Amino acid sequence: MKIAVMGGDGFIGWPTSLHLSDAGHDIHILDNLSRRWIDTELGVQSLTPMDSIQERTRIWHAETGRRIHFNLIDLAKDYELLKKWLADNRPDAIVHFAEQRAAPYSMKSDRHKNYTVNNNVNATHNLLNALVELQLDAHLVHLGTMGVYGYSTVGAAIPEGYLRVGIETADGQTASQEILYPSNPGSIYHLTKCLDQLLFHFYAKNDALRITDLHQGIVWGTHTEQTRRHAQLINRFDYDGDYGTVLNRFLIQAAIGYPLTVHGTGGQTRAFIHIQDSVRCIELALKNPPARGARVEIFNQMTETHRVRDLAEIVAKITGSAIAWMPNPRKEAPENELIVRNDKFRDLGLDPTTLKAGLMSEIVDIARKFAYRVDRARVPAVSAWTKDIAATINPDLEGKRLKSVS
Ligand code: USQ
Repeated sequence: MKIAVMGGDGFIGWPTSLHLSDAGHDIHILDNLSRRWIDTELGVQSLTPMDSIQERTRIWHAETGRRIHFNLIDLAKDYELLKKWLADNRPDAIVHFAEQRAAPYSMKSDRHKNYTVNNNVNATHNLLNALVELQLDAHLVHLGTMGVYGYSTVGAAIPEGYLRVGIETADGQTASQEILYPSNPGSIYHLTKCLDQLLFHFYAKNDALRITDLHQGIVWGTHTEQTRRHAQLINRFDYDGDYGTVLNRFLIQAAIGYPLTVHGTGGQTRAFIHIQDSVRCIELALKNPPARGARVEIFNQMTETHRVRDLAEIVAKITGSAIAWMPNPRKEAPENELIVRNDKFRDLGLDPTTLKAGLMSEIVDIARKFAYRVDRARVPAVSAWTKDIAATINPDLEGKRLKSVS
């Protein structure tokens, strides 16, 4: 297949591009390199040293003989350029990662809220709009988030996208319907993924676009089979308070002798998936498109759930790290249960890579190798969800913000 990977320079976009290229597909990356600009804005860098996208694709070609093409296009701003590229290239499928993906970054300030909404919603809408205009029947696979469901404890498993409900009719009967699971975003970033869902719903209904939305959990790990093949194919690996995600942060913190930063009681239960499974799921989704005219296909892309404090305790046990109980900069339920259905990917053959001490130790080893690149001052999460919360947290982790260490 000819596949366009929108956002193919990012944390999941890059290993996905390599995985699909390795599987024999013709890969074209479209990216505005915004993630690299955001590193510059924040004054942080990936723990792992990353080459330019052009250099990465050159190494991939030298290693495998396969070409990955790169196009510098901003989906949210360059509508005409995007349309022209799609018209000239007419891909069979499109994987859409081209969105700002960090919840803390989206909550930093009013400017970051505007940026995240403008970028994410316009990128998705421009893409859908162009597909209709060009009558291009490419299967669109979008990377969504488990966060669209919210994290309230309901005592029932979260289904894959749709919920069967009974609605009382005027004549007292109960009509049965399947509706999109009620959205309950926990950040501006998550809100944009909820808005995406409505855009997809409309375009599948009105224009019969073939769309798959992947509700992904928190990704952990950094390497995939392909990124291991050459030092310069290495994936990015974020540790900072905005872009680092919880388990990867704990593993890096363990590597640099920094206490594991648990927010609040650590009673937050979340869904997780290893990056190797993430790229496999995308391939499975590409192989199983919905029919033209069908509703949006939704998969829950996760393999297990864990409580944050349990993860901290597992990492502390393996590495001997201390745990720091931090004031929570987010507005979120302090404790929640989470049960999630993921039968669809399992039925398609996904064999989950679950949390194993060996795999976690390998990640700690990678982090130790590049520990010299860490700026410890950028480890604490200082982006607060409300002004009231901002007033109560102190960004100086090394000093007063560390409430207690156990
Ligand atoms: N947390 C800590 N300590 C830390 C960092 C995070 O206790 O040092 C807690 C947070 O308060 C939160 C949980 O861990 O309760 C998860 O935070 P996270 O930063 O790992 O994940 P999140 O902000 O939810 O976002 C990440 C990705 C996002 C993706 C989402 C999937 O950045 O792109 O959509 O995971 S999900 O969480 O299922 O919505």
